[in-house]
Amino acid sequence: MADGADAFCLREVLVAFTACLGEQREVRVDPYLAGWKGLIRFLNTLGTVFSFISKDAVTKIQILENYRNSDQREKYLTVQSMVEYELANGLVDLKKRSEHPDSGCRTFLRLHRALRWLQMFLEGLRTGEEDSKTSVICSEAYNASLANYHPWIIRKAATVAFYVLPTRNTFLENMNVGTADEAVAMLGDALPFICKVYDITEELYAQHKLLDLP
Ligand code: 1Q0
Repeated sequence: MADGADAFCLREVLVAFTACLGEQREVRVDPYLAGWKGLIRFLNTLGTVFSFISKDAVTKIQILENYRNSDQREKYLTVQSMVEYELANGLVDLKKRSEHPDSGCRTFLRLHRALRWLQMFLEGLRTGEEDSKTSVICSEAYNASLANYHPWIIRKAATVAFYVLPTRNTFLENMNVGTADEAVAMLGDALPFICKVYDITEELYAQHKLLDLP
């Protein structure tokens, strides 16, 4: 369970995603990872049924943090510099996972796809009716995004896990930012930033034909 300094706070997560955007449309890696780490803290409070999801996300965050702590840390400051560096030095497996199975580019792409889910999920929560089912909002967002990249067994496990999610208002009240209405207002302020981060990354990956990295 999260408590004390470890407790989830929606504000912190949203601030982190807002801080990703640089003046030159660059996407900064550190706040991006900080945003995901905050979300995973929250995910861990929802029950062990979500462990398989948080484990995978933590592994991916760790891979990217290792690059940020390596001698090449400057190359991984932004998504743009990472793509440029890894492509220029042949550090990305483009066709089949082989020599560089954990490149920054393919690892980041997995989180980027999950960001699309997050964007749709938060938008669904924001605009949903008071008593709407979080599980339905979550599966709809998942089916329209991440599910397209997952094999049947993972889609099945994810769908089963979604059933335990509490109702929309309980969910929003657990965000530690006040009432459900206040949480909705905060989501409204932050979502445009999340969308922007997503769009810039999508455009960059499309330009370099990296959207299908194995
Ligand atoms: C609130 C409910 C959260 C539900 C999370 C939905 C996402 C489901 C994703 C299922 C992932 C299953 C684990 C394994 C997947 C990998 O095969 C896959 C591909 O990687 P690879 O190396 O095999 O090519 N990995 C991924 O697709 C990455 C998945 C990352 C998912 C990160 C989800 C983190 C969720 C955080 C909870 C957010 C709570 C929202 C709070 C809202 C506040 C109003």
